Amino acid sequence: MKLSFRWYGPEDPVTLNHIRQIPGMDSIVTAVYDVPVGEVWPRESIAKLKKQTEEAGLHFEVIESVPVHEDIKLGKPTREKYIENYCENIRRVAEAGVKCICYNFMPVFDWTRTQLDHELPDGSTSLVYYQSQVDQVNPLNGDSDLTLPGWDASYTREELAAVVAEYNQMRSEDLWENLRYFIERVIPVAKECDVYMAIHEDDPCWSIFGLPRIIVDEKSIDRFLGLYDDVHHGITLCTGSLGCSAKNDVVKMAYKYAKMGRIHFAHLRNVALVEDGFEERAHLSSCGSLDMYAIAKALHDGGFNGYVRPDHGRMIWGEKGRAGYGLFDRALGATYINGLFEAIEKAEK
Ligand code: DNO
Repeated sequence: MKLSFRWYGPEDPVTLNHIRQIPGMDSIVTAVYDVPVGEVWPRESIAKLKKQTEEAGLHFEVIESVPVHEDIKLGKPTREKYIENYCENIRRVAEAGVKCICYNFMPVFDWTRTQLDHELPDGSTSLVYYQSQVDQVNPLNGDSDLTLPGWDASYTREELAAVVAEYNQMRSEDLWENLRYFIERVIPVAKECDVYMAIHEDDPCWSIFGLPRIIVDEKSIDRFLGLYDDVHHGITLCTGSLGCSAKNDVVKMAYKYAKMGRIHFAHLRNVALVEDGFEERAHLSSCGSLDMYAIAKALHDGGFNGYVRPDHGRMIWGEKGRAGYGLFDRALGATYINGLFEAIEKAEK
């Protein structure tokens, strides 16, 4: 496995100099953030990220994310232009040495939580999702002041209501059809550029606000992988996204898809299932509902050799910053991941 760490670019309070000091760090996971979704990324911006990353002694090989424009997910005629732009972005990052692109196909809302600073008994804070709170929020209701963290701030409330209303006309099967259309156009380009496309599961892995969500479990991942028979068409195994449903056997999935050679990126984090939803916790197995050792072992036994990153961390030691993406707890997560993999590899010899 190649250890990596997400970096939000020069604006990120966590600097490359911090990240490079985490033992075993190999690659940076980043993106061009100042270009609207759907547009082509300037070559200069990509080159700048590469230069900064390499000057810090790290590899520039993983992009998270090249976001998919809503018109592609909605299957509008304008998708042609956005798919072309998407392919151009694959070519451009490949020219700069990128080997893996993480993306998702979630309508409108990426990851969704109800609170970003829930205090845990030890005084740290973390991201949580309580269904009862989500049920009180209606994004179609323009009068409602309730919003959820993580909502795309580039939408006004009216625009948000409009796009949600468009999705409400769609069935899951329509979204599958639009995904197939996208994959059939994008994967040949990825193949040509030798870039591994790694879809991120929907987080949480169920439908919210009546919006279809389709990459949620083993059955849907099987169907997804069946859309294109090529190793460049794969997944990001996000243990926290899949693990927030007790129905998902994450260990089984880790082994199965690693064995198929279709896991190109793994987001390793723990999550505690609680009565009303889930809480993000420290990475350690005993802190949550997932057996992180068993997941790492399954990846290893399946022959996984891709990128791994610690995922959301808690805020600890008084750190302030981007929720889920502080330095300290993610660095602890990284060293834990190192320990798991070292022990697993050495036990085998
Ligand atoms: C949350 C992340 C997601 C992920 C995208 C990939 O912290 O895991 O936002 O980057 O879903 O496209």
